[in-house]
Amino acid sequence: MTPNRIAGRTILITGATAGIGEACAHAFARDGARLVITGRRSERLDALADELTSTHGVDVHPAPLDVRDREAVDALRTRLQALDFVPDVLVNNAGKALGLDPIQGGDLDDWDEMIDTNVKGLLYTTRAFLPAMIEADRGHVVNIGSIAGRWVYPNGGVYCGTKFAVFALTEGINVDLAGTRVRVSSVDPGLVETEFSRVRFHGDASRADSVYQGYTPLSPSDVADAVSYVVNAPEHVDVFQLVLMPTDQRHATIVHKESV
Ligand code: NDP
Ligand code: 8X3
Repeated sequence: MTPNRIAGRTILITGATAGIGEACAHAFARDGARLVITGRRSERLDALADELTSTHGVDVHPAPLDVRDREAVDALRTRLQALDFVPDVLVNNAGKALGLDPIQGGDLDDWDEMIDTNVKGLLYTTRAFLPAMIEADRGHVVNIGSIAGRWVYPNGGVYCGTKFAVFALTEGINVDLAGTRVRVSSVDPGLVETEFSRVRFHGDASRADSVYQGYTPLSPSDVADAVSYVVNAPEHVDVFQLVLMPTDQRHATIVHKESV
């Protein structure tokens, strides 16, 4: 049986109110981690914290946070230090696509929000929580990238650009940590059925649902299993990049769909 190296670790997840981040929270709580769960929707955080604590008996600290707010990120770090709740694993998951438009017709507010969340938000949290890991000479930064960080698809240029940035930053953080025992990984999924497409299409549920019809997409728990695997690897092993796609998907735009 695989040993459980997750029990007792303190894991901060950005964007734990839905989708992949929420599934990671369930998986880590099941394995006995202490959790800091963050996101902007505080009522969801409170409900998730209650559920995880009552089901798994673990310590869960719900912390409303917008990763674009650098002062708030820093204030959270200070608060967690005072509570002796300093994360030794950071899962940079918060992220989104907004719109599916050619560059020449793109919405500048959508661009700003994607770049601020997916790139700058990831940098702010990493900058805030990495020094304590380096000092302890133990820790793990797991970035949720995407196959959109490897292949650009039509009308997705800006979202793909943010995920190419995550790909580069994972490498950049990793090389800067040479000589420490802090690990860096990216988990890069293909199509996962979450609130992602509803957010992308600004609440258009039928357009969002159509993204996942006619084939079996990944579920958030499929991705959480991959993240758990990466975090649970022995300390001398860094699973640096893990790409997972639905079996029905072979490339960003090659998805085998039954007609529906
Ligand atoms: P969801 O929309 O289901 O979840 C996104 C999470 O990010 C929510 O918890 C949301 O919380 C949080 N979030 C969004 N903006 C902010 C912000 N400014 N500050 C803090 N938290 C924020 O999407 P997914 O679970 O699918 O997405 C999670 C990650 O996975 C993203 O980085 C996405 O790019 C990536 N990904 C998704 C794939 C997919 O097909 N679904 C495939 C590959 C990668 P709240 O709104 O409460 O703030
Ligand atoms: C999310 C997957 O293919 O919609 O990163 O860009 S995709």
